[in-house]
Amino acid sequence: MTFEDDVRAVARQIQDADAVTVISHIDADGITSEAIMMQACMDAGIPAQSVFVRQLEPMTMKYVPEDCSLKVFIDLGGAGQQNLLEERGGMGTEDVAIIDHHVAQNVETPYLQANGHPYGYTQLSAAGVGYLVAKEMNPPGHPHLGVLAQNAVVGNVGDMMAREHCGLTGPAREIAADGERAGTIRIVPQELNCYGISTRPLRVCLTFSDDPFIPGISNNELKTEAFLRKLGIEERTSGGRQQVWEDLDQDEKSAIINGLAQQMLATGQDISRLLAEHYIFPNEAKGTPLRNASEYATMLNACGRWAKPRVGGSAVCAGDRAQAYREGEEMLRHHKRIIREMMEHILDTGTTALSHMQHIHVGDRFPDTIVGIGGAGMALSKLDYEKPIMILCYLNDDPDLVKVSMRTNTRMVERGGVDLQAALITASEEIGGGGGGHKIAAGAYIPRNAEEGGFAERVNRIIAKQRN
Ligand SMILES: [Mn+2]
Repeated sequence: MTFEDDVRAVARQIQDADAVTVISHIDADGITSEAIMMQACMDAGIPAQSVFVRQLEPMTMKYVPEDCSLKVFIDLGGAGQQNLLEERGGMGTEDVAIIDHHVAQNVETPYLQANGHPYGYTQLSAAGVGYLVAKEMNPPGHPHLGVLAQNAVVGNVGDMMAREHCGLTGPAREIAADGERAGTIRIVPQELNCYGISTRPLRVCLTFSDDPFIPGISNNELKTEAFLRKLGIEERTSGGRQQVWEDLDQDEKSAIINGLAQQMLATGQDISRLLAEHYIFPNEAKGTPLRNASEYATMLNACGRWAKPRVGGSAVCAGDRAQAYREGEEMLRHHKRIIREMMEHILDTGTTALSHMQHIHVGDRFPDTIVGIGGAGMALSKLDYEKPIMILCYLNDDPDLVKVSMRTNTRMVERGGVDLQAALITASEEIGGGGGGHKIAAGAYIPRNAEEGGFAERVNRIIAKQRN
């Protein structure tokens, strides 16, 4: 079997179904996955409904309807998923299809599964696999394929598939090329590697960049202001609006990139991550968060975290630019406001510094869906960047657990040898919790009694060893 065979087999199974239920995850990858699969089913004339869950666990299985529709689980891999399906009655191989990108589990029931991971396609998210299934279900030249490619690129970028290589690679890159041919995506190579090119004021966009870490720019608003002034780059347009990266002409962009490169080289930094490929959506309005893949993903994550994944999935991704889009924008504004409040709270309260990291417990002051890696990253950009930050918080629906989010920056990963994923997995498993993520950003859930039991110190000891 090849990956293509698996994709084809899942597509056929969906096409043969009388009805489909798509069960998906509430992050940007899951939300775009849902949109892709719902559109594919609609185009194929198959009645379909969808369900969003935070993760597949015993508690959430009750949202999966007990009817005879084909259950398509997408982006829900990870701990216990397939065992849960086996435990639930009426879930034989003919009732279930799995579209995923997490490491597959060994289970007794040989569920039909499309997943690039076992074939070495590790940089292809669930939305990417979903797109390939949708493409297989519909004839070439299908009019919706361009929009589905756009959704798939948002899902891939949202799941950090473009991070490691400063751009998408392999099948995910081919999907972006499909979108470019269809006119829904403009691939911009060799662009500044920063977040917020369509909506963030220039100074903010540069100051918050920590991948790569740019001495004298990252974490440093005053120096960034001076840097832009020296290059003669206005922070406002002639109309008085705050200028964003996308507003700049090529000369201005080159001047900034050259200036940043010089600044990095002068301090012996590696400039290999200074440029990255960006994915612009030319059919979306300029200056909106839908204009590029990474900001689009943030909006969908905001919808998901504030319990409105449907606003993102079946509405915004499906092309609603009226009421649902305004609701999505409101979610995003709200999301950013709470993250800003959390950041201010962290800065006001201060973190507890250990030898190799810092930590703070925010209790139940902010919803656990918001206290995540993103907020930790923003807080770290205002703190001692050499010490990875750990934010702990309580969960509103599980009094026995504490959520842990950690973030560092590329400099500490590359030069310092820090690996937060490894640290959190080891430390949380020792005390009956579980964690995962990446070297630069990771999360875990731990038993509530363990936080007082020196969990932060435990992680600190592991990071100290990594740094030696
Ligand atoms: Mn995913």
